[in-house]
Amino acid sequence: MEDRSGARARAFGELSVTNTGGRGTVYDYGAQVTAWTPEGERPVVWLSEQAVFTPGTAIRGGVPICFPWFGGGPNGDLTPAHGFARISPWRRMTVGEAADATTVTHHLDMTSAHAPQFPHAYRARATARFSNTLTTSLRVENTGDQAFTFEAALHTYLAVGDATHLSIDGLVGSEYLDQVTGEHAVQLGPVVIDGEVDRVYRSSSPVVVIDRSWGRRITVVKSGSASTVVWNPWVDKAKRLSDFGDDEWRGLVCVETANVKEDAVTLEPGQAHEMSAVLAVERL
Ligand code: TA6
Repeated sequence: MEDRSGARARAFGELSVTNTGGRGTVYDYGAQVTAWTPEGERPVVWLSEQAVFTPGTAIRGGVPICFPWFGGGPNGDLTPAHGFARISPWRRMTVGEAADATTVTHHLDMTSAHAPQFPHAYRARATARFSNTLTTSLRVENTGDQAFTFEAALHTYLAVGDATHLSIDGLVGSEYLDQVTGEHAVQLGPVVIDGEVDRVYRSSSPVVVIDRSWGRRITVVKSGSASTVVWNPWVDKAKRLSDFGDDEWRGLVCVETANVKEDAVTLEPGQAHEMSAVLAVERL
């Protein structure tokens, strides 16, 4: 008799890796990283204790891959939210093992996942490199004969000691869309979490989360990404989300490596685009 976790591991394609740099987990479902813990550190990637593993539902936490649109898409009218990639079965292609690092690649294309709202020939490759740093990347190629435009995000949930006792550097002076109020603004100082924060910044810069509770800083160094999304649901939204424990909002902040809204990417036939995020941790 297989236990529930065993059935889940098999059904969703769970791969857990360990090396001298640290350990992590990635699922074929959504090609989603759900855990990363560098050696000698607390977990850095957060996963909800209420996360559900149900086909068609996104896993709450880790690094969901939002593609080929973000949220409801440019006009806010597309479903599923954040596109179909994170709720699709990706094909695991390679697992590269080294003493201090494990690199896993997954593949998705229009034969395995598509939607009427995105009737284009594409090939997507997701890469996760687990070591004492975590690198996630998404490469999208236009394999058709028509140009297309897409949005994408590596929707990274970072584990923190207390979201109300942290600050986020690297976004000062960046314009952002406040998705809570619908207003546009410019970031004047470090970002702090003092209510629901849901902001889409136009920024390619590295971001540093200074977690005073756990005495550490998490750096997010991006490439190929012109948007950075910062999100914490705060109290009320966490309560409204069934796969989010009511008190879990304090333990995470999302810092998402993205190309969304005005920074959506257009690919001509044969062109490809890659974005990546390197996470690292150091003690304060
Ligand atoms: O990245 C921020 C955001 O777009 C928020 O608006 C919130 O909806 C979050 O993503 C989570 O979205 P999900 O569909 O995973 O519940």
